Amino acid sequence: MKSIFAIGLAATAAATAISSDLYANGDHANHLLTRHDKSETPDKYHKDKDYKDHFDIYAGPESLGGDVVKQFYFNITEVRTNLINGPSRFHYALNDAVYGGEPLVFNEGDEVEFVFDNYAFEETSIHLHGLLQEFSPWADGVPGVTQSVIPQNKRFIYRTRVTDQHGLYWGHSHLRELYGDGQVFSFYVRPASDRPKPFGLLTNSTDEIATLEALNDNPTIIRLSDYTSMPTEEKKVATFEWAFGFLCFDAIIINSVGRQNCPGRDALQALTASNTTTDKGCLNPNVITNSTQEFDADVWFNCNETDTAPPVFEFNYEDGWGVIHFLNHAEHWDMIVSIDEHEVFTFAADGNFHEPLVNDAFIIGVSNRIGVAFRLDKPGEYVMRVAAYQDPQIVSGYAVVRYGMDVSAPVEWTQEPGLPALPPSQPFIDYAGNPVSNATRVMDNLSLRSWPNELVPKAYEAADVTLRLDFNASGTLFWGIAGELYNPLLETSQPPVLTNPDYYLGLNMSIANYPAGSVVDLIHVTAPGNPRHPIHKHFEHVWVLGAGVGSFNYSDTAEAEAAGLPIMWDSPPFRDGWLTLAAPQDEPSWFIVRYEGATAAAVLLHCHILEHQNNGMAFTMLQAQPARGQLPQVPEYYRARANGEELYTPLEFGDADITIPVLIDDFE
Ligand SMILES: [Cu+2]
Repeated sequence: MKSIFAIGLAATAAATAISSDLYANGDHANHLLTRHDKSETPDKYHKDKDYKDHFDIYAGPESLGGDVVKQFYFNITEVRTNLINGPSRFHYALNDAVYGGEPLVFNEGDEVEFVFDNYAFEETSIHLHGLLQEFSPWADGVPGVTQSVIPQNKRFIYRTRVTDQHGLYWGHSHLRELYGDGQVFSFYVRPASDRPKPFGLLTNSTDEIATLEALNDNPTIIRLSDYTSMPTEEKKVATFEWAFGFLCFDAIIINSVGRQNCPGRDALQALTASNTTTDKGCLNPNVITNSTQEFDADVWFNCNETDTAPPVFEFNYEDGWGVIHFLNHAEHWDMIVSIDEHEVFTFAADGNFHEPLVNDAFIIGVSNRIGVAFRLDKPGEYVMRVAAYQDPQIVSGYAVVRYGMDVSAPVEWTQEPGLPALPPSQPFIDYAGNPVSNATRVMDNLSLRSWPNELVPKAYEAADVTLRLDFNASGTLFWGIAGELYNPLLETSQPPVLTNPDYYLGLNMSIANYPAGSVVDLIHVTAPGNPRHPIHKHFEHVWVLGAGVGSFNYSDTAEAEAAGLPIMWDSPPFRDGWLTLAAPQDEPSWFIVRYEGATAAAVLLHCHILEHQNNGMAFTMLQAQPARGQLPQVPEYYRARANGEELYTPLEFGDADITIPVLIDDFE
């Protein structure tokens, strides 16, 4: 690994130079100048047309040998709306829904096609987050790594077989920060009927176990996110002008519904024990930067309360249990979640079953999924609280859980200043996400045990390959892995790594190479004073072997264990994303994950905070040795499109579909 940018103070200049090239002179600036008027609804693009009939011009992707092929169609369009009833802003929609509507559901073992018709002005690329892609490593959707981008007015089809995994996953644009504008959808994979399920650990009753299995086949799915009225490209421009990260959102949204809450500066400053916290619950950027520089008041300071009723989730009292799978698709904030007066049993993490742990609240990092069961044992209405978790902003969102209510005797909701009217249930956590008392139990992601229990591959030994991928910040904007900043121009380079590996190995930038079939340990050391990061790895999921605060001076995991560091070999958490540990001001922290890199593939690892990922915090691992002929034979459908050859299916437009480019000044 060659270091192109030293991380540290010196890195800022180099990084800014490359970024300003990109943003001042490259495609990005052109987008800003030519973006069309988004005040129109997208209806004209795709209503009353049966697109399935139009697209047999070229064959779809080759079969992967599965039995059942299910197809899901998406129109990517642009809309103006605001999910918290704030000022209208630009969004992307998938089939008219911003951040996805109803989740798609199919079965473990199915072969699936996701068909994307890109009617949006910008190109995109869609990643199926958490899928193993064992049979289709070319369908991972990372621009510059597995494919080139999907152009405007073109169709692209992802075909994959979902075997050996189940639970909640999601799809999202992997280009720049586009998923933050709405290119998100969720899909739920029902576990195979013969797969062992952990519900016998929750109850001895065979009826209840059967109910839990049935509920888990058709669960309630709840998507969480932070929300801002500033679209990602404007956000990007603003942060480069500020030379400061975007650390202040307007709201938390739950299934794309939210409200800007304004509990008042006094209440917020009491929660933060700081007299500089802004009315939005944010750090005051002038205080942090010790400057009088102008920061946008509506982003950082002004709390503009909006009025939106909290979403209500109904459960069937007769079931005796409720089952919810949560997804956090935020741009930045990890979340803590609780349901008033109800302990929850966490039994799934990133799709995978874990031993149920009983707690009152749980933490869900950006990109992660957590599955919970809870008893329906006291009919009524209860507040679901979702708060940013130990992040630089104090902010909460609310929903309501309801079951077994006597509708003739409604309970009056009560309202505190700046907050929505809510049922008068007793909370476990406050507006800042802190436990209201010592009695509140909070699930620690590191205490999850994967289930069924088993030892990790090569337990008690060093891995075949150990990669040291350390994290370090350069200011609040740039973030590095292994001393390098991932170059954003790599996203639009073609052919991508998968079909042109020697070129990228020659560049030797933000890339590692090891043979497919290796057992790999990733060791992350986080520099003193650096924050927690929600790291995501594509393809195989990882076992979280250990984490701690302190220096780490060992060459591999076995050596660390011999020196006394706690390593878990038996049934550690099994995840596709992990929250590292924040490092105190005077000490680093360390984190170790292990995986079996079975599939020959080009694998991206990155922080899932959009700003971190797009400002350097990504790394490619070519999990195949070209010299050994380990690279997959990319089928024609993907190879041609990945290499930028014109084999995309053009979409058909009528006269009314012409869009007129306007200057950026013409829209808010
Ligand atoms: Cu990060």
